[in-house]
Amino acid sequence: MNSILKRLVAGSTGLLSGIAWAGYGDPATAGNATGGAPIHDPAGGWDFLWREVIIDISAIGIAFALLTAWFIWRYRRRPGNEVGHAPRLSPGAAVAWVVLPTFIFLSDDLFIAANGWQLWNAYRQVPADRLEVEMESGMYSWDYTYPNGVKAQNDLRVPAGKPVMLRMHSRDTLHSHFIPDFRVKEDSMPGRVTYLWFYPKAPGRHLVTCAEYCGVMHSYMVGRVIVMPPAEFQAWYQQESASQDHAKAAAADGKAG
Ligand SMILES: [Cu+2]
Repeated sequence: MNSILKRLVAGSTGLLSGIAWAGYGDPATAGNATGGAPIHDPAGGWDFLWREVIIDISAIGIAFALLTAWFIWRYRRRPGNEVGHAPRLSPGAAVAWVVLPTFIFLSDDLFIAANGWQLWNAYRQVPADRLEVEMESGMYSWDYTYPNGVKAQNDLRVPAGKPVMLRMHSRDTLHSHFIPDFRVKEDSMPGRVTYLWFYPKAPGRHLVTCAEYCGVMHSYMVGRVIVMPPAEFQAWYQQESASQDHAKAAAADGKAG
């Protein structure tokens, strides 16, 4: 019995670590369109993990429901009040009944945990080649400032094919910058800088919404990420920069005069 136990423990440990290691295989890797270092887009890893969890809990839930139904039928009350006879297990079978189910569930847990740890790293490692925008949240708007000083409210325009990082803080209370399509959500708060990044691959429009209750108008605190073809974005960026500078200069002139 000792040798059976030892073999089961050794086998399980080896397999468990093998499966956990396999979890480190990178489902989130996406090729970089610009040919630079590969970009580990967390959105892909998020979807992968979500599917895994849904498939696993469905399979486990269905298996247990069927097993329970079978037990209910198999051990139903029958006429004559018969008394059942519990089967006697050999020590080897008893150990196997403990170790095997533990092994199956733990390997699944470790597989999901390994993918989760890896996904967390992808969320925290911002690609070096990125557009960095400052975001100040306030009741009830998202206020963005681009590297060249261009300001935008609620509509965040970005070029397709370049990772975008938001450095965020809040001027009043807690908000949470949520872009469901890109699988990112991070709180913004007063007196502290938080960040998130996402990878907009193709032109399109994506909802931004506040995911932290912040006041009576919380549900109206929405915006958009507008992903533009790179050339179009550059044109908008230059033009916006010129017109905002012009407006500033005119305001200064007005004051001076
Ligand atoms: Cu809010």
